[in-house]
Amino acid sequence: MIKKNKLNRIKHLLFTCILFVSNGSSILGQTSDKKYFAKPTEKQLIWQKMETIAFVHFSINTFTDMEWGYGNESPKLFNPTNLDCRQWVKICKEAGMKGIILTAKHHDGFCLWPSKYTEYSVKNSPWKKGKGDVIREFADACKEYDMKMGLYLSPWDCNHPDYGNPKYNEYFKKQLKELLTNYGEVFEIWFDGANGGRGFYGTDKLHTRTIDKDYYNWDEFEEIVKTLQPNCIIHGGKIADVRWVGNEEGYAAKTHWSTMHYADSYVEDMPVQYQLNTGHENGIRWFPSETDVSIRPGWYYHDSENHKIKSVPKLLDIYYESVGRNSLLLLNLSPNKQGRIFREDSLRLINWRKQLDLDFENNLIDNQTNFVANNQNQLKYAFDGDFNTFWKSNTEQAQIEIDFGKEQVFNRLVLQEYINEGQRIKRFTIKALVGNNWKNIIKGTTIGYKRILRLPDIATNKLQIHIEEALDQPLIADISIYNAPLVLSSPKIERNQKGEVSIMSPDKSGHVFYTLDGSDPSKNGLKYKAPFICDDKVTIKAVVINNETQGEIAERKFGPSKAQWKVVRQKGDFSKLFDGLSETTWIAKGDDVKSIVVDFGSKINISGLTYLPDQSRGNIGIALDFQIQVSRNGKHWKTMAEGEFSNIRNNPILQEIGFKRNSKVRFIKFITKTVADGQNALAIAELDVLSK
Ligand code: FUL
Repeated sequence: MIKKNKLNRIKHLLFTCILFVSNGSSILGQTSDKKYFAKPTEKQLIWQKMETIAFVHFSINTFTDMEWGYGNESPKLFNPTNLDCRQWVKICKEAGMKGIILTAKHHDGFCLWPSKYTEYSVKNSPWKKGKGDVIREFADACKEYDMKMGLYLSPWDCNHPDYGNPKYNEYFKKQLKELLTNYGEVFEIWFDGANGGRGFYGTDKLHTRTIDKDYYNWDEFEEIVKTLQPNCIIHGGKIADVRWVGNEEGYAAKTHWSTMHYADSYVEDMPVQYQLNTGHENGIRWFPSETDVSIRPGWYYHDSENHKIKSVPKLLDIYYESVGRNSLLLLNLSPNKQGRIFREDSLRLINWRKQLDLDFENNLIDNQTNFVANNQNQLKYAFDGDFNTFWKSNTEQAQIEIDFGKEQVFNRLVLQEYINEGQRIKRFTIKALVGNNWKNIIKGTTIGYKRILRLPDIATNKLQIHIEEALDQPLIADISIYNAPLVLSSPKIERNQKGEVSIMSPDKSGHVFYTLDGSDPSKNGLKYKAPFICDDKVTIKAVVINNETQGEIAERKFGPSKAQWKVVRQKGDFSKLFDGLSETTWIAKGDDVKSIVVDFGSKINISGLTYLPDQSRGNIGIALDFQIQVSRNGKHWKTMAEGEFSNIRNNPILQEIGFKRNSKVRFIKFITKTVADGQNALAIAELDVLSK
């Protein structure tokens, strides 16, 4: 059942009829669509072609080691010792990013520019004696490097006393005008969807302010953006030009439509995040997706995450599962307290781009290649490397055969639809001639602006693309084929409850080498053959080496042995809680949802607790808040920490809860009051302790 759909369709049809009358012909004069299609606007097209852009999260959270501030953090804390926006932009430029979006104001309300309308900004910080303006420096740096500038302005504001009252909208509009007037061209404005959580809101008490769904004056915000920055793309809110991809892990679904029905008319009984991840086939609105993900587990810089920066192979996966699935990638960087991007993050980012350049260095389609299709007319436009020209099939099903004229080995196939006239293809199969037989290589669904198929090495003279189903005659803008070099993944290090360590590599070729003393592994060190026991506090590093090629080093730190750990309760199998595997999840029900007591078997020295929420796609039972108590005897308890997990719903990463001081205890209690979406189940992939 689709709400409002019929009415919207009629409205839209009327709208397109008007458009059609006033704007009859299209590029190359070829298309005379008998069917209705949602189509991108000029600015959506320009945006889509940017493909990879960067996010920068930098604010007061950088200095408080938080992900979501409460709005009462002193502006005096904001004091970068060596801020250099040019360094950010230069790194992004080298990494092939086409634009950068900076958090001008995050949920805590702190402004990176000296806004006239609040005291909660850089003007009351010690940085540059209150005379600085980060947005100005960022805008200048973007101009210098010819980089497009975007800004993030959080509607949710935990500092503002009026937040929750209609008056706040006026404040927000004034800030929006300041940002869109004073700093030059803005290519994208990001209105984050999070809102209404705990904050101080100008009082001396932490409390919740809920807002109803019509709280923000979206139409007026849109008017401001359209008037001041007509080319600016809007992310978020009711007036958005582009949609969130539905997760913060960095992937779009394999079936991925750039169209959706109206933003507030999702299909009932289907998770909204899933719908955002796939889009709606034949949706009446062009609403392409943006995949936002951070290079680190969190969005802001934390010293404790310096060894958790995503590896190049992981970043490549993210690229192939976002840009390669018809989405746009928005990859986040987190400058540190100095105001600089940490060296390791920038190396990963630049090496990621170098690898992508290698993957797509040589198009195997050249002057020697021949093509045959169900319609030969203008077929060359599908292979000319130009997105603006296209081949049109004369039927809804289409076949294209590519004859290299000699044997070629390939493992990447890039397909692009000419989306100016809508997204049409629904189902396709790729076949290759192996020996004398045509072999199915892969079956797929949508293509859209870009679909990149990552395949095992295939040696063939000829291949065929069969488009089996489409909403109308397919329009192909470009096809290219590559043989990308091998990239070794980093191995996965795991330790089970018995203390057995296994180090797995997805690459069959090559060997794994490791160390147990924190040093970098090499060919001359320990070679991994089979699982081994290492039941103590340890740092393990491992790498895959294949002849002269070496992958990236993986690192894992383990705390004290968990061999004797138990959950204090009568029945049930809780081994999944301590098995060291992020893929397995223990689901607590009944009383355990609220409070879990772990018995370590003997007293151990701990400095905190770590909680890994369920990691499955569509994760369930996520704790939103916590209280941690410890005990020596299981009778007398002491509270060591309490609070809420920031942004855990959208980004369910490992949560580390540090205590103010170390404690030698035998029992620990993890208490939660609220589970996301009001679920009556708490799902935990792993519980562990911190030990300094
Ligand atoms: C989320 C926010 O709550 C995070 O802090 C971050 O800014 C991310 C990009 O969007 O919804």
